[in-house]
Amino acid sequence: MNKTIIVSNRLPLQVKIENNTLNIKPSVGGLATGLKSVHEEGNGIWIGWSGLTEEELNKDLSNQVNKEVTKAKCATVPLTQDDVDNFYFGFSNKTLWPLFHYFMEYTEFDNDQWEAYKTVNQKFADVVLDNIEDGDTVWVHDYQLLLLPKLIKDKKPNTTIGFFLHIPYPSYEIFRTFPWREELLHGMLGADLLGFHTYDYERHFLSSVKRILRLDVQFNEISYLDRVVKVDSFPMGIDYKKFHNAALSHLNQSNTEKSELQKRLDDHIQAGPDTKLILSIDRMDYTKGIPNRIRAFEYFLNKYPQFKEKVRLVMLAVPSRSDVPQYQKLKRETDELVGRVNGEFSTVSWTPIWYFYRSMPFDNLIDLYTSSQIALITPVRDGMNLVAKEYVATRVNQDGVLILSEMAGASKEMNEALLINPNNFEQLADTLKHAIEMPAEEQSKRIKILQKRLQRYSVEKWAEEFMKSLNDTKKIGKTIVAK
Ligand code: ADQ
Repeated sequence: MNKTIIVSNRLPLQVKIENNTLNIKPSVGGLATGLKSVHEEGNGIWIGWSGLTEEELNKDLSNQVNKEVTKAKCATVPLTQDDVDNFYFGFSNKTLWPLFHYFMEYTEFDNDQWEAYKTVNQKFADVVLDNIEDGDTVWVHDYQLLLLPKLIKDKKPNTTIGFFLHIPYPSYEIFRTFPWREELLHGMLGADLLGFHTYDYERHFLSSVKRILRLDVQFNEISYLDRVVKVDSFPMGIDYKKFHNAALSHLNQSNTEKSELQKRLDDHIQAGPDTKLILSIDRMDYTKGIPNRIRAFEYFLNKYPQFKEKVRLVMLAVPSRSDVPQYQKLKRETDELVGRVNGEFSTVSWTPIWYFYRSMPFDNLIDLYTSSQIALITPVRDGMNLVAKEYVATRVNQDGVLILSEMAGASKEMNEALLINPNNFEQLADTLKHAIEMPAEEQSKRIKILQKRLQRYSVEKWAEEFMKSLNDTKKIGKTIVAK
């Protein structure tokens, strides 16, 4: 029986060595949830890196990892520290990530790192080829593996290959600056179906294919060699029930069950009739617009001083890629800005910004989501942004206001949010005031429509639609060959 192979940079497992013993847990991220049914079906297998380098694993540990990983229907791609430095921290995060998010000034074009990127994509291909049989389907994920579809297709032309990009695809004018642009596009075109979060990313990709490779594009289909490659948008959803149900059970918590964080959040909310919490949650990444948000909040407090001592920005930033210099710079800048705003406005009984730089357990995330009357999500570029969707899913009383950057893919499906340009502080300050003063009926009207849409297009549905479309490409492929 044919199977589906999922490939992503990391496995859906957290693998750690503690006191020379192995600790493996399933990860709880949205992607793992969405792909669960695809992964569990038949002999499905998930291929990726375990998170431990070859140097960290002695023979004994390595055998143990393989045994445990096989039990979880996974297979690991062995990566050395050099691979991780040059392929992951290097080319993936110093070239592709900034370029695809329009950060040209952060983008490095380094030939050695490009070579490492090719080498590691080949390592992934080797593991896929070891596990593949004729007629299998492969679903490849994200910007770390853009060359993989072709590497598989060249060796196994009868494989049906899907690719999904989780980050934006930039406009042609940005992509054309990339030195290895033809090779990268050919790598992607090894797939039979290419999926993006939004129609705009899809359009940008088709434009690059037309103008760089001069291929014939009809609507959303590309004639490529003896095949047709289909391109489409699949906006990723969330595990709606998980967030909604967690928020529901949260409402019924007794005082003794409440976390310390929840108690402090309650203190703020109960301090007065018009006190509000404004929430932001992101990985500490320069694409997420964290400094902009703090500056805009400062501007807001100056423009509308009546809200001093009433509103508080609760900002959770999760450490990320802290080995990359731009991320270290961002951390310093954020620390300084938070210090400046708190220093300028704090009173004995009020601190305008509560800033957490850490990862938090799921229950605390729910504390934050359910306690905040406003979510302020201001990325300067974001493929989708799931936090915006999670916030809406937790609003079980249909109250709350989402302020969302129009630069996030999620804004395309969330018109009922208050959409803003994250570089326009004037607009941001006025929108914050609007959100704080929004009547309950209007909040409810907006949240209800958003919830209905999110409920319908969950992450499971997203995976199902992609797989359905991928299976349909098999039929299209056959028609072309028959012509
Ligand atoms: P990310 O850039 O990581 O994802 P996002 O979509 O916001 O951004 O997802 C973050 C996820 O991490 C959310 O599900 C959130 O709940 C979780 N999270 C945040 N803080 C946490 C914490 N402290 N502890 C535990 N979990 C936390 C990339 C792209 C996005 C795209 C996604 C999915 O950059 O644009 O939406 O992939 O395709």
